[in-house]
This record gives sequence, C-alpha cells and structure tokens, in this order.
Amino acid sequence: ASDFGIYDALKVLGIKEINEGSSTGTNNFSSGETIASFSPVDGSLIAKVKTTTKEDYEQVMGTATAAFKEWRTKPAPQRGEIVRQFGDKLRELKEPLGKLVSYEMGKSYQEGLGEVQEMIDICDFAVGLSRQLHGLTMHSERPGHRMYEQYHPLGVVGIISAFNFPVAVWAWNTALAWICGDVCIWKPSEKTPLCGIACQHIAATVFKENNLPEGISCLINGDYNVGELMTGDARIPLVSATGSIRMGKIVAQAVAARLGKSLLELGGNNAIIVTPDADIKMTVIGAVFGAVGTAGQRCTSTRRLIIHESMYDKVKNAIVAAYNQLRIGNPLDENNHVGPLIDTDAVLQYNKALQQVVNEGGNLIVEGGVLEGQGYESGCYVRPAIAEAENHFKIVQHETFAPVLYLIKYSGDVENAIAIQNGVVQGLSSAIMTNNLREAEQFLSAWGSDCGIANVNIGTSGAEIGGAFGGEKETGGGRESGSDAWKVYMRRQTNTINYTTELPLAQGIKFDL
Ligand code: UN1
Repeated sequence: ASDFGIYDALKVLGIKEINEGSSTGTNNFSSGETIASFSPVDGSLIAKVKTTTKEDYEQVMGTATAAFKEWRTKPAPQRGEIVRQFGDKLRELKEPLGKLVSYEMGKSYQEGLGEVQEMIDICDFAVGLSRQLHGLTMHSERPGHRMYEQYHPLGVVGIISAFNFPVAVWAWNTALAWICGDVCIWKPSEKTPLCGIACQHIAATVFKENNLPEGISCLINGDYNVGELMTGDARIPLVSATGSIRMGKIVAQAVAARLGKSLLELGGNNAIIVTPDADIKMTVIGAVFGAVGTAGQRCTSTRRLIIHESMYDKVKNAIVAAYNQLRIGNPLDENNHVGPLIDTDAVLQYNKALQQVVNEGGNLIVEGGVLEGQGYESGCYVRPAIAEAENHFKIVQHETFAPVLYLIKYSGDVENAIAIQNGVVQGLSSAIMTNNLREAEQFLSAWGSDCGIANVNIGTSGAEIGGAFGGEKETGGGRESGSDAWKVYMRRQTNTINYTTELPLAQGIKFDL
C-alpha cells in the first residue's frame, strides 16, 4: 500500500522518532515523560515527544520573558515582516505540513491543506495589520490638551489549542500576537503533539534567519497539567484557549482568579435552518460537508438540521441519498470523503451518542457503526449517522465530537425555527437556507440567531479568517482571527498631554492653592 508520501513529509518537517519538545536543539527544555503520538489513520506510532516539567516550564518562561523585552522594541511593521517570512515558509511547506495534519489528526488531505492555507491567510492578514494597530484620538474638554489612545504589546501570551485544528488555531493566535509585539507559549493538544513540533521548527527557522530569539515562540508539551502551569501563572496576561466547554470553564476560573484575561473558543451545537424557500441542492452540500467534514470534529460542524415540515421528507431523502455516496477510509487517499475519528475514546463517545438518542426516543435513519477490516485497523473509522430527534433531548443538547446529525422538524414561521436553533447552551455557528429575504433578515436580526457566526445560504463550518471567529453563551465569548480580534492581544493606554502653562482639572473642578 502507498504511504502517500507521509515519511518524506515527516523528514522535511524534522519529525524524528523521539522529538524533544521545544524544538531546534538550541532551545530544548522538555525533559519529562514521553507521550506517544499514534496516527488514527493506520494506528501506527509516528513518534514520541517529551513532556514539559515544572522546571522546564520555568526555563521556557525565562526565554519567553527575555525574548519579549527584545521583540516589543521592534516597530510593528518590522514584526510584520517576520510574519511575512513565516507565511512564505508555510507556502513552501504547505504539502508536507498538510500531510502531517492529515496523518496525525485524521482529517482529509484536502482539509489538511486547507488548514495550512488558513495559516497562510492569517499571516497575510497580520502583515497588513502590522501597519494598522490604530488607536483613536479624542477631543479633550480642556484647552491646550491633547488626548489619544495607543496600543502596546501585552507580554507573554499562552495558547492552548485542540486536536481538531492542530495548526491553524495556533496560527490565528500567534500571528496576531506576534505583530502586536507579544511572545507566545503554546501547548498543543497532547493528541497532536507532532503538529506542534513541526510548527515550532518552522517558526524557529525564521527567527534564526533574522537573528531573533526563538523564545518569541515557545512550545510546551503535555496534558491539562501542563496547561495549568500557564492558567495559574500571573506572568501570562492572556490565555487563549480553544477546546471543550468543560476545559474552558476550568481555564476561565483559574485565569479569572488572578484577574488575567482569557480568550475562549469552546464548543458549538451548530444548526442549519431549512425553510420552505431553501434551495435543496445547496442545502444538501452545506449540510453534508458540515456534518461529515473532518468526521464531525470541527467546532463549527453541523449537528442539527431544523427543517420545515413542508420540506422535511424531501430534505431527509436527499441527505440520506448523499450519505449513501460517502466513502470512508484513509484520509490521505483523495478518493475518500471521511477519515477516522481522533482515537478510540472518540469512537466510544460516538457509540454512546447513538445509543442515547435511541434511548431518548430518537429514530436512527442512517445507522452508523464502527468499521472493521482492512484499512480500518486503527479502530477509529465510523460511519456518519443521522437520527430524527427532538431539540430537548439531552444528547441533542450536548456536543458530541463525531459525525452524528440530528434532524428536527419545525412548523409555522421562521421564529419557531430560530427558537429551536437558539435553544441550546452553545452559541458558535448557525445558518439558514432560504431565498426568502424576510426570513433571512429575521434570522440575522437582534431577535434572530444568538450565535457568533450566522450565515445565509452557507453551511455552519468553513469560516474565512477575515471575520472574528468565536461565539456566545457557553462557547465562551472570545473572538479570534480577523476583524478587530487583535485588540485583545494588546493593552490600551489613554494618554492626555497638556501643552499649556496652566493645570486645569477635568470636570471643571476648582482646586486653588
Ligand atoms: C475549529 O473547529 O476549532 O470555520 C475551527 C471553520 C474553520 C475553523 C474551525 N475555518 O470550520
């Protein structure tokens, strides 16, 4: 069988049998126990990584702090130039890195490439932004006074990312943080540590070529215990965390306890509303890609289809027919649509969800199941499933990180569909399929979707980097990536300058000496 060039890719990216943590050999601190990275694609051991101990962490923090002192003095456009070079390196390495993402995480090679493209896009965005870190000027109420605001670098930013987007989410954070003058310490998911090592190598090369300290980018490895070193550390003014709601609550409380800032991008329970005016063909493409893309392991994956009763059977039949066409298998083989889940524990959660939806009175119309036999040796391949369900079911309220799609019927006006769509604790992504302007605008109005992302005639997943990415309610409220998300990576300072020989007080207060 073909190895799809994965071994060459690993070599190019500097992935060895045992990778020692923080990377180039010049800045290598990890000395703890090793964790093994197994590929869900074929179950084989890819490499081992040493974890970061508390002592290692102190050393990492030392280099990060020292690097920050140097980096913050560089003009922002010069920092942008470094990010430009980093983006160029990613262009060169797009194929091997996309392959590693696909092999270590299990998403299709096309999606692996897409993820690296998101990294390149955010670098381009950050380069432009490096000349646009604008503050406002205000008119002072006092004569001969000037008032304005400026944005300064924040310091050492902690990044905790999830396995499902093992490289792009780091890049959204780090590319912005870097141009803002911050340095970053990244803890990638312990399920995809090699993606972290590969990215660290690429960043380190760019810093080295520019005689800059590698500490501008730092990597720590391990599970939540290692993450806790950052959440409790007052030397880290901002912790950006992407992952489960459960993890986010722990991170938020630890960071808030020391009055630090956190940027949270947590679970979704994303729905597409299909109204009587929906284009069926577009609905099927959007819904199927949304539900089975990345094997249902995007935070933006489509979990619920809320379909008008007049369209219900038509949409259901079209989607079931599309599911019958799906090819499940090695994600590096471009003939396949759906790859494996991240690990066998995820398969367990998938099985539990299917069991629970039936227990709660749901009806499995595409049964799903775990695949066995040749090509499925890792035990991580499952068939995407569809259940008819009701929104109040506990399992429907819960985000299962697997390809399980719930069909929910609504009747009457679009308001009823919006109420169902909003009737969950999560608030990340949402979509409506309609050619009816009134329905579309109601969905986007103040009494419409309560999510951070609301799309018309587009599915719930696959957002572009130019917009702010994140959501409300238990999704955590943070915004990463585009728009003005950069502001959270800087500290704002208001400056008032008096160029007279008097000292008038604000609010007209008299204080004569
Ligand atoms: C995630 O799943 O954490 O919008 C990020 C999307 C991708 C990013 C998903 N651009 O689906």
